[in-house]
Amino acid sequence: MESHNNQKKIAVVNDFSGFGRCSITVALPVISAMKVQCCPLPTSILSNHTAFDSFFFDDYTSKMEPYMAEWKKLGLRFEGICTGFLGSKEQIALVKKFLEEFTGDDTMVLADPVMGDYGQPYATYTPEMCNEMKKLVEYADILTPNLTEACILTDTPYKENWEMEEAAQLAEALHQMGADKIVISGIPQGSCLTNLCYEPGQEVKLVSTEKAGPARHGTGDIFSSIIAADVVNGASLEDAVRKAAEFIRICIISSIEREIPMTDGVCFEDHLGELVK
Ligand code: PXL
Repeated sequence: MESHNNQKKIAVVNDFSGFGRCSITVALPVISAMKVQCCPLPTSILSNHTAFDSFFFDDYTSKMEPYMAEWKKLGLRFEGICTGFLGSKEQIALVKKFLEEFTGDDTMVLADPVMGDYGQPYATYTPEMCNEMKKLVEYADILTPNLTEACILTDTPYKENWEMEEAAQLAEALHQMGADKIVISGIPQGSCLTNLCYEPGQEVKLVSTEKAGPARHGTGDIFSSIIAADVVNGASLEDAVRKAAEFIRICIISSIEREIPMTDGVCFEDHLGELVK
């Protein structure tokens, strides 16, 4: 029988940045390449992301409720919901409403608490917003903070060097706050970057890849999109994290070869075919 729900779908609650390859503009191609239908709910519209010196920013908060209401009328159900960059404190309450209305028994919620990097919050993230983000943690089946975000969420002072045992404690604290599984991404370990995968009742798993070059914008969004689509397609968390980390590594190598500016994200377009296999 014909239905809007005959193909797996992931709703992506994130911003639309026209330049800089992040959020919706990477989630759409990546999730689609992995054969899952991607349905974006924009949180804000930007000319380019906030790490550029100047950007146009249009908060979409007031438009989100009528937008969600139409999806409700269509009877859309999602196998996955991903949340990312949020534009205002009020918006976080709307995202909670979205999660409450659209999360069914079989919906995997991946919350990427996009708030900052290198120990610093992003330009539009006020301390109040960072505090509100803590409330989204409890909705997460999978939470994917980097070290900066894990520290902000757990009120832990940020530092450069982390023992794996300490990172595991951050993950445990985030689990206590209500997230089920946690991936702390991009932990520097010598020449490698390690992703720590925490699943309740299991030993922590470490997925390490050789560091290909300095971190680039938008890679966190590629990371969470691949994990979401792979898990919705039935992969284990550890396998999904490995696929995401390896994909980003090859994208960084290409971006260095092509001399892509650090702000511009990675030239993932060269490698999308790898995800289709
Ligand atoms: O990739 C994270 C991200 C997403 N969206 C916007 C951003 C950033 C990081 O700077 O500015 C608008």
